[in-house]
Amino acid sequence: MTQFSPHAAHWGAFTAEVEDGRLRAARPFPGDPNPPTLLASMPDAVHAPTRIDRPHVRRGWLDGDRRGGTPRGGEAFVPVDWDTATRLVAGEVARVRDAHGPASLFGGSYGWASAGRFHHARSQLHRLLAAAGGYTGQVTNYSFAAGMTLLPHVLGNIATIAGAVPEWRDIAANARLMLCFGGILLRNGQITSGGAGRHEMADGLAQATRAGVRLINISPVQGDMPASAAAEWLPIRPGTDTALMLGMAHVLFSDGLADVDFLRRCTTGWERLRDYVLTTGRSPAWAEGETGIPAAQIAALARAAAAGPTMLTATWSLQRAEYGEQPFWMLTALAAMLGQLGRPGCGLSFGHGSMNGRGAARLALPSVSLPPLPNPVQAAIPVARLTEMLERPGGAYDYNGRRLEYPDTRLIWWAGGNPFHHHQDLNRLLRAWARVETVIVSEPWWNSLARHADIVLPATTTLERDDIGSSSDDRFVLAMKQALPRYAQARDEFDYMADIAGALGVRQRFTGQRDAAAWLEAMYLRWRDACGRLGVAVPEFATFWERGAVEVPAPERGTVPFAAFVGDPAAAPLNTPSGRIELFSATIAGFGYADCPGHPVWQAPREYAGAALAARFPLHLLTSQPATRLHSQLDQGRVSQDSKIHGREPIRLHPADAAARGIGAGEVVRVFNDRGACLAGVRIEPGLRQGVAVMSTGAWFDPEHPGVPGSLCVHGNPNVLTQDVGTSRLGQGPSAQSCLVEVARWTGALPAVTVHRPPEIAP
Ligand SMILES: Nc1nc2c(c(=O)[nH]1)N[C@H]1C(S)=C(S)[C@@H](COP(=O)(O)OP(=O)(O)OC[C@H]3O[C@@H](n4cnc5c(=O)[nH]c(N)nc54)[C@H](O)[C@@H]3O)O[C@H]1N2
Ligand SMILES: Nc1nc2c(c(=O)[nH]1)N[C@H]1C(S)=C(S)[C@@H](COP(=O)(O)OP(=O)(O)OC[C@H]3O[C@@H](n4cnc5c(=O)[nH]c(N)nc54)[C@H](O)[C@@H]3O)O[C@H]1N2
Ligand SMILES: [Mo]
Repeated sequence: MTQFSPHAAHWGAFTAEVEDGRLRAARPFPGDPNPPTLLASMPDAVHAPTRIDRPHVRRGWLDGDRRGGTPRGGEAFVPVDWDTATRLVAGEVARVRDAHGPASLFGGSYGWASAGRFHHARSQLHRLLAAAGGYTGQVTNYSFAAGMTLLPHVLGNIATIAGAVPEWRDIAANARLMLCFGGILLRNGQITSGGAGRHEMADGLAQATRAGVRLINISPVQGDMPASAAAEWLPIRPGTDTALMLGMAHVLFSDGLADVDFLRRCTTGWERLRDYVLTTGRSPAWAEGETGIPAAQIAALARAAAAGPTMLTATWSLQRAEYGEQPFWMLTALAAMLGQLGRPGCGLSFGHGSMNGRGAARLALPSVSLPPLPNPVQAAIPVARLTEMLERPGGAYDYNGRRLEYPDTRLIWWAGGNPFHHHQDLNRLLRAWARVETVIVSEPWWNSLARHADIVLPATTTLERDDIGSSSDDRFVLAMKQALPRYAQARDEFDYMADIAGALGVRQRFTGQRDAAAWLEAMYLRWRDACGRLGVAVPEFATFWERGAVEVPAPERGTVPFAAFVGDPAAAPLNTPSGRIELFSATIAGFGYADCPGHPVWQAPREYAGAALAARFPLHLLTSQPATRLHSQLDQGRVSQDSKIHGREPIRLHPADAAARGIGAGEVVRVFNDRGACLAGVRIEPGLRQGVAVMSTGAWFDPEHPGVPGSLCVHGNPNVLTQDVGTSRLGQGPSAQSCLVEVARWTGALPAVTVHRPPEIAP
């Protein structure tokens, strides 16, 4: 018998077609103009051989091995029953909490998990650990940590990243020029955190194209804009966007094109930035040397932008790099110099090309969410300082004006994220990972994280439970109805965590005395009330569940960010110390950080084409989001698997770079630097800047010798190569895009990729 259930994932809403307890297909959501290609991978993932069928414990850990034991990752796992797992986990949590204090429990657990907002693994884990006495958490995110720390100082909030931004329809109607730093990535537009009923990036971009907006793709990769956008391509050297923007600012100031009236009314500190640009010679000729873009072209770009109306946008990747605060600050400064903030379809955004829903028409409504429990411990690290935290217990570090101390981590519990996917310099992480006593991992799959755990708790996938999908970037709230029976002994996070909470004596506090069904209704009602207060009527819960989705209407007119402020800066000030856009921030200057001074500056990264290290590692490797997956999720699926070359993750090389090394398309190469090495399959791509190589993130980490730091990743996870340093002391974000490598043809026998089969299970 075939059944159809409405459901959702981060890549979008769909209908689950199920026959005899197996997912046959994920069918596109009716009304989605651009359904995601990733849907095709869902049956393979849900029924993958790597599903975890019951709780497991690493053999050495069961034998008493804690700190100083074998690095994790290389040992067999022993299956145990849920009663044993519950007792072991509760026992460890209580032991570490009582012996070392709750801050020694690391429960930051960063990651995307799945779309459902109730069975959201990380949110459930946070509730459990908060109920049990507290934990060390994580602040900011891998996506835009530098931007989200910087922009509140400069603009008073992060609305330019995550709030209302100029809408595509207004851009189409008003802008004549749109500069897209990092392009507009339709592949990234497949994703909305929490799920989406409509994928709108392609239509938005098409609207602008049809309206004749002149689109410029400023990126090392021509394909960062689809051919249909007919964009001009400025092949910039990675990591040098700030230099390009400074060169443009030089032209605006020296040619009298900067909107001084706007700068006086709406900004503070602009003269200091102007003096820096002019007296330190940040001219187009100088910028040409850094960016590789001819000075005349930089000057022409500045003049075209001043002629306007102009929209500026940059992808989030620009700030996942050393000094990643600078391009975001400087683009804000450039927007201020152009003086077009506050006009419809003009001004500034970050991420029009990074995620679905940015620039789509929508009301500013909250999303459905699970209320957190307050964490009794005031401890959290910036997400990307994970390895350093493990390396330096009690060590001091700087972050956004504060001097903080790393906790003494004894226990890690991760649910709904994968640091062996997302973190940089995985060999360094692997060494640091050996320093903790116990690692607990909740996962549906035997992925690279589960393999590096001591206690593995098998989670259900969303298709095995009821939930609600929702995002503030989408107009739909989506019923996610259970479509499959629970796999083997896998359990919902809420259920097994309630038992663990029970063993810790805090069941009621964790569950809030509700079961899952009551929670879904309560979460929906909370959202419905919030909508009601904003004058938006949405149906009862029963009607929503019955229909499978609620659509909130699109507003008739787009919001115009900064309009009120620009109209009267005194009456509608920004939430900054001066009430204005801070092109010089006394607050930031007061922190005294050489790596992030009081106004935007050019600082040469340690790793980019202009660095000394480029003599040994001449290729700049970009590690972009995958078109074929969401991060490491769905790597088992056919869309991802079909893209591999001899089973390896592709690396894209410029024809001249490949030829210079005697490398041909379809061959396997070793990609390496001083931090590590991986294999990859070669694709030749003329539309790259020469000297730039590109790999997507997310191929499951598959070390040739599991548990041995430094061994070759035979599959192609580029995070064995990337650099683990903070963007600066201000944001402490990840610097994944600042990475130099060399490649060489692989001539040996090809080691098998084994990570998509379960690890060794002890009898
Ligand atoms: N080099 C490099 N590295 C990067 C980036 C980059 O640009 N370059 N980008 C960074 C960015 S922006 C991000 S956001 C991160 C993403 O990093 P992550 O969010 O950690 O990546 P995911 O693969 O989405 O991990 C989610 C995990 O949750 C699991 N999961 C799914 N559903 C459930 C569930 O119901 N229960 C449980 N327990 N688990 C579940 C999945 O199997 C998966 O292992 O990566 C970062 N890493
Ligand atoms: N299909 C798919 N979509 C996704 C995701 C996914 O895993 N899969 N992940 C989602 C998540 S969590 C996030 S945070 C967003 C991330 O969104 P982004 O940060 O925008 O995504 P990236 O793909 O890392 O980078 C976009 C482009 O920036 C270019 N780029 C890199 N470095 C530079 C530089 O120095 N200068 C310039 N000018 N360009 C540069 C690269 O060529 C790359 O193609 O994507 C989201 N969308
Ligand atoms: Mo992200």
